[in-house]
Amino acid sequence: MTTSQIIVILGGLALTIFIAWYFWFAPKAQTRAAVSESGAQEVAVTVKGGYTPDVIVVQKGRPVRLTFTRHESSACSEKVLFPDFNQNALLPEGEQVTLEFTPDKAGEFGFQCQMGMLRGKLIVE
Ligand SMILES: [Cu+2]
Repeated sequence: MTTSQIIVILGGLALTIFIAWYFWFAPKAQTRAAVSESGAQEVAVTVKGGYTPDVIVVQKGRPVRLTFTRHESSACSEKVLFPDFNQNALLPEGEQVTLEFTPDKAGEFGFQCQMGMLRGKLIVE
């Protein structure tokens, strides 16, 4: 094996490791909810092949208002569920749907489509 072959192999290996790290371990961007005049913590979430943003940070004990807008017709994402807060909503394509609840416990809680293929996380502080 020549030196250049070894370099190519090591380079490919490093790239593979980087891609794996990026997809599985890189810290995801968090979105902190903005507090409106009414005191609710508001975040607009776009649904298209996933949730954007998908990591939402809110404060405990303050109402949370999440407005979902679904920009796709795939049946997969037509419903969003927050199992830890007994919340769910149907998301008709192109319509804004608001979910409002007050998180009474701190922690990290997932939200998802009905099959669990699209996932997001609500972090309550
Ligand atoms: Cu789904």
